[in-house]
Amino acid sequence: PIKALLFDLDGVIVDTAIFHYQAWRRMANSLGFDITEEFNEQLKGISRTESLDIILAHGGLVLSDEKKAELAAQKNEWYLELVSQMTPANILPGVTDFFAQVKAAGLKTALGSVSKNARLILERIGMLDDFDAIIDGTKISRGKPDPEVFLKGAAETKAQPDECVVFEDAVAGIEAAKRGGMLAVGIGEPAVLTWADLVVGSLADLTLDEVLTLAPTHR
Ligand code: G16
Ligand code: MG
Repeated sequence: PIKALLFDLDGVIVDTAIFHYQAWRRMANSLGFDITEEFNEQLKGISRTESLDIILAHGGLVLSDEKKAELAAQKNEWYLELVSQMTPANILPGVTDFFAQVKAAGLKTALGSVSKNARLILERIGMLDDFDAIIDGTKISRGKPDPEVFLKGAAETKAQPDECVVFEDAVAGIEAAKRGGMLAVGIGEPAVLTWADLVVGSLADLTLDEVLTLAPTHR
């Protein structure tokens, strides 16, 4: 039986991807090049330092570790300026209603995000108390697609991997869930999230009953 539901943050609970994109773009522009929204897709669910490396390679730049640390800090400052304007109105469609169903059914919930700002964001949208466990970038040593973030969520909610369902919008996140031996619900496009056991446009398109009767389509 399903005991715990593990949620990604960015793109599942709240749309912070646009803020990450705006902050990274501002940084790229300051270095003399640009990034597109399409390019930004590959950064979803990828850690801050790895994202920076991908962007610098795209701009054809090789920089010292010191300079890179400076740029990562600057990007985060710009990102936090945008996050500071967030309110509960930024919660994605269907999330609040879905969580009401989950709580009523007595299931455990965990957050599984590689972001070091996850707690701050949950606080801004008023959802800090909605999770039984919060696994974020401060608690993991390996980012998605490594399953660490979700395996820790399972452990903290005292569920076995095959008793967990992961909700993810990123290819790297679906891969992390499947490598961890969990069921994965993709939020987005079926053509993109090919490894997911089910894909929906948003949590508004899904009932808890559908999730609880899910069978693995991939291993
Ligand atoms: C999120 C975003 C990524 C971001 C990462 C690190 O992951 O999807 O784009 O680079 O967090 O965030 P921060 O710079 O705040 O530590 P997730 O796992 O919530 O999708
Ligand atoms: Mg995400």
